Amino acid sequence: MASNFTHAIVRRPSHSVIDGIADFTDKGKPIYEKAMEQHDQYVEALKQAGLEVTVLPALEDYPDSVFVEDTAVITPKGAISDRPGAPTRREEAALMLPTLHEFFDDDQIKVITDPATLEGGDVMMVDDHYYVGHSQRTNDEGFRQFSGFLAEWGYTAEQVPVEHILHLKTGGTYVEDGNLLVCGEFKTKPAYHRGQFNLFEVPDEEAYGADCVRINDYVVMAKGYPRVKAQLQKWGYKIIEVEMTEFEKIDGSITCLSLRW
Ligand code: CIR
Repeated sequence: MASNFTHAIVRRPSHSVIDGIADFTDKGKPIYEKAMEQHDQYVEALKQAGLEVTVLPALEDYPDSVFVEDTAVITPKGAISDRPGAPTRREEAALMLPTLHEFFDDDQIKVITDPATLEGGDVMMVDDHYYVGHSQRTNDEGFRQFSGFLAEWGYTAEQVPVEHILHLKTGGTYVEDGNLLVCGEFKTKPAYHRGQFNLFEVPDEEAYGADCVRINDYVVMAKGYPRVKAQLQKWGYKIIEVEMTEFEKIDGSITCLSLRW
């Protein structure tokens, strides 16, 4: 099962995190010290959920580099190195590659190239099928290259239009066992093969809490979303809550802060 993870990669926030892209949020700039504390909490949560965590050093030239999820997609058969759509983030993928090579053989690593763009936040894995957001950050060519690599590994993929939010997973996440959280535009659009899922429609005021991550017996989620938490508990998961206020200010959420496998 895809939630049986053993490893994670994270990157420490840089001082420049205060200048991270905030296209969808208007809550002021992150406070660096607080972002560091929250990042510490996040790393502890991953460890508590059973992961060995590789912590990479901060990259001062890249304010958004703490959001490593956008640099690669890790599948059970190998890693796909992304090409972020945000021009200021493009180099982050190349800077992640040496670390991917520490864990994966050369033939287990594929690289998305120009003119494709694809960010990991737009990729939601449901067993052997991948939903890929068509967003401001991920284009048609990104989907074409990505789905081609997946096909070599025996996986299927389909595109999902993302209109009013940053990434596909900003609008909900799959927590395994058929359980899918959806919010915002995905409540009304026929984006997913709905009959296949137990859907929970996250109330608008808790939309930020819809991006969470299943790791082994746990779901790691942002603190302060009681209805999402209650639903996850109802589904039988143990919960670990992490304060995310500083990353929320720059459109980042729980899944964005790590690569997991
Ligand atoms: C950005 O706009 O790229 C960052 N400020 C936030 C990235 C969040 N990443 C994610 O959802 N996977």
